[in-house]
Amino acid sequence: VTDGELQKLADGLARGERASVARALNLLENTRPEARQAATRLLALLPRQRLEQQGHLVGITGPPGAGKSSLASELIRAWRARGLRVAVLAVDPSSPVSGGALLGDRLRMLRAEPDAGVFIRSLAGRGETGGLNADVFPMSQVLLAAFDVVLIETIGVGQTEVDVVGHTDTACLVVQPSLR
Ligand SMILES: Nc1nc2c(ncn2[C@@H]2O[C@H](COP(=O)(O)OP(=O)(O)OP(=O)(O)O)[C@@H](O)[C@H]2O)c(=O)[nH]1
Ligand SMILES: [Mg+2]
Repeated sequence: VTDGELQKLADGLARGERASVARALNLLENTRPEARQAATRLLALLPRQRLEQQGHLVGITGPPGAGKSSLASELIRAWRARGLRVAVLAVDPSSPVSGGALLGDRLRMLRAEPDAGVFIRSLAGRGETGGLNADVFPMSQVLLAAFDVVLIETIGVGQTEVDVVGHTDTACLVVQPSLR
């Protein structure tokens, strides 16, 4: 990948183009050595101003079934009502489909038409610790370059997931009330 191609990708991200977002995320997931190197160069091209001052990175964690996706969909609705563009990273350590797919369904129920201002990406977990932190943070940086708010939903079962939320500007912990 040439520097010119990476700059075009970074420019596409800054314009919020979904195709550029998808290409950048695929590049980050590519484990080939030349792709890892290109990914590092791409991250260096992202505008610091957007990542550090304008964009807002929000993490939601908590035990399975606590209501994380329900809270996420309400937050997204409120942000969309203010005209903010939103990206979601749904990290599901157990199933490759449930987290992000369920959240996507819920959002589709809220709105009759697909919303170009919302981008959802599911990330399957890579085992206990393998690669989870390593992928989530760079991905959130790419999404911050393209969207106003980035939300990470992760199941808080262990230190790894808590670490992910530690990288956010705002962290939310969702817990159920005790059942009698
Ligand atoms: N009574 C009640 N039910 C809720 C509330 N929030 C969510 N639920 C219900 O709890 C169930 C699980 O909600 P989700 O939002 O999918 O929970 P989650 O934490 O995203 O679940 P996983 O992603 O599977 O870990 C759903 O049936 C929701 O309708 C709440 O505030 N009160
Ligand atoms: Mg969920």
